[in-house]
Amino acid sequence: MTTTNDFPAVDTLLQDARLDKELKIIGEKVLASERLTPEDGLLLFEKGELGLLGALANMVRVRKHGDKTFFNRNFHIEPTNVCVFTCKFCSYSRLYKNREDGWELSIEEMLDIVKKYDNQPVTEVHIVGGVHPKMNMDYFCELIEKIKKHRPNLHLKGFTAVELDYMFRKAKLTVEEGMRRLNQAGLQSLPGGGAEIFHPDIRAQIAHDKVDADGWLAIHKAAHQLNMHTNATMLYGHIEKYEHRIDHMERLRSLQDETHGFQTFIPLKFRNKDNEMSHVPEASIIEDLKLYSVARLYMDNFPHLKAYWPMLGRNTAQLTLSFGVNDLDGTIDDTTKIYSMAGSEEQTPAMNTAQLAMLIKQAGRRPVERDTLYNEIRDYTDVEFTEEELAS
Ligand code: V47
Ligand code: SF4
Repeated sequence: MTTTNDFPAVDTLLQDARLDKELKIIGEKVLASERLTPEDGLLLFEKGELGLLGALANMVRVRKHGDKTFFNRNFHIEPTNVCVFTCKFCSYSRLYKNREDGWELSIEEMLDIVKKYDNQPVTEVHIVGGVHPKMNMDYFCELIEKIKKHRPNLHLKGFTAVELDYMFRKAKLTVEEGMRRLNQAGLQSLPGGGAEIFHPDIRAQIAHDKVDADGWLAIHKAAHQLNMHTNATMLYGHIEKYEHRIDHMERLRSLQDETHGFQTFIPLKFRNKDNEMSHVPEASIIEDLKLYSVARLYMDNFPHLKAYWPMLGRNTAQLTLSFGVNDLDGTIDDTTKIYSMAGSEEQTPAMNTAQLAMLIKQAGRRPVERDTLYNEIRDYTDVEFTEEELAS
């Protein structure tokens, strides 16, 4: 069998005579950098022990990125929490028809948020929110143009495929036309939201009225064809089965083979507070770590795997760094509205750069600040932080 002196833990696990034969074959494929089939992926979920999955995922992560763990400095703008859709897992939106406790920001209010960061070294603004029928294409083009005029070097990542699908259909534009217009206005990349679970059997139960899998993928493909980069998410740990996770990852991996436009895969843990799926128990930490490991092994053409710490919690996010993850999103000031409403224990609004870098160092990794396109800005490995910075 193939062996590698660099990863003795993997060798030891694969040589153990008690290891299931099929798992051993999959492990050897990973060692030889061969692609896993959907059947392999399913078997990893069903039979793979966390120790083996983690050792394999960590090996792949180290091969791709060494000890680097990326984060960026960004802030979010949520134009509205009013939404015409009725996703059962959503704790955040207020239905358009009873929107008394919803908010709707004007363009000036959103520009004021951007201006608040004028003297801060943020590199990205992430715009994402509910789907409000009055906030249309023209509105968002104006917003994008004004932000770009105010701060041309700020990278503008915005709008899930769900928001875009609605916006394009209202404006009677094809996906390609709509995407081009937003790109010309200054939109540079797309976040990965709205993907949830693509399989129609599950999507019909949790998000029946928004864009379907083909629509979501077509929007990301159109963005890739304009040389825009995008991310992809998967909402896991609710009513989906392992086979639905593999189906989801397979659809993304196939599109990535065609376009190479995805940067990062972001599994999002379902949180069950204050939504119509509160009766569904949340996944265990073991299940979280297995999922991240299998994602790293299966999504072989996605460069980056991100754990979104405001949702996962800091401790689990730190653990994922040994299970394939190489990105922890950002030091963000006010992003947790969606997740604190959904039940994440993470009520503290932000980790500053010192705290996030320390969390990464404690896991034995190198904290590296990146921009949206993963250009490296600064390696924090040898930076000494003051007690004040770490405590604030
Ligand atoms: O699509 C909603 C999720 C997503 C819940 O691309 C929930 O860099 C868990 O996509 N429990 C939006 N998740 C957020 C998103 C995102 C976040 C961070 C970075 C990036 C990126 C993208 O939030 C939605 C949905 O899947 N969500 N409700 C819930 N109860
Ligand atoms: Fe609307 Fe997004 Fe919530 Fe679905 S998840 S109801 S699309 S805000």
